[in-house]
Amino acid sequence: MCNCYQLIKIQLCNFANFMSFSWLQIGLTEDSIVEISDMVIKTAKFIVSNTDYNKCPETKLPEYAFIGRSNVGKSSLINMLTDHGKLAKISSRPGKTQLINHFLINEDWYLVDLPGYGYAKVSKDSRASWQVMIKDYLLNRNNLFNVFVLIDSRHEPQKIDVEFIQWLGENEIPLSLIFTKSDKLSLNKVNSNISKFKKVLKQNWAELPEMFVTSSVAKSGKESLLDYIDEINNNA
Ligand SMILES: Nc1nc2c(ncn2[C@@H]2O[C@H](COP(=O)(O)OP(=O)(O)OP(=O)(O)O)[C@@H](O)[C@H]2O)c(=O)[nH]1
Ligand SMILES: [Mg+2]
Repeated sequence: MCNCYQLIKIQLCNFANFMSFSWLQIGLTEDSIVEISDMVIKTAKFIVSNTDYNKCPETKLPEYAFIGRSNVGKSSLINMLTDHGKLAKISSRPGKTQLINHFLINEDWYLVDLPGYGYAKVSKDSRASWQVMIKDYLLNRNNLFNVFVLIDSRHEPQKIDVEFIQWLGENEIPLSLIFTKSDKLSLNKVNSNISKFKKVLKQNWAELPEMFVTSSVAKSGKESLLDYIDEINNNA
């Protein structure tokens, strides 16, 4: 059973305090969701794009990376969180983000937009170089406090997502899940797909990662995500 994520999480942060804030848990009704965040994003700046983790900014600031299938909404979510329509580049065609992109938030922490996986129309060579670039980054970036794995809430559990989450766990990389595009289906259907996802993860995980539901179109889930990051930053 894989419980390394929880160990790291507990060591890094006092999550007992955090749990009282973590109200956007799966299973709430729309009426019960009231979003109020302590974190205000005052500045969000693009810093640099890289293919090599060695060339990423030298820093001790906390860093949070967004990863997931191509087109799942990583770049859109970064723009929604920062309230900045054009910070990260978005496209309706999969494979838009190709590099490791660093954005400095409030001069205090980084958001990192990563290229997606699972895009069918990619050559073997491109897939192999993605693997090297991303795995090197994830395994070696010392200030990486958390990886947010984005999952399209419209779909039932996909093998590629489950395997990637498993790989993160096996490599003791702290992770959380974000179910995206929730505006595209009913809350009941979102909850049903998340339940199925949890069931699959429970086959290998003693305790499940933190989970969030977002929509970059409806701008929902922003406050709970920012509070989560704020809490980790404050406990670092
Ligand atoms: N309805 C809806 N559409 C979304 C949402 N988030 C993203 N999209 C759309 O999904 C498409 C892909 O969005 P991106 O943010 O570029 O996705 P990505 O994961 O960064 O994609 P790659 O960089 O190609 O890996 C775009 O057409 C977005 O407008 C959402 O919450 N709701
Ligand atoms: Mg992108």
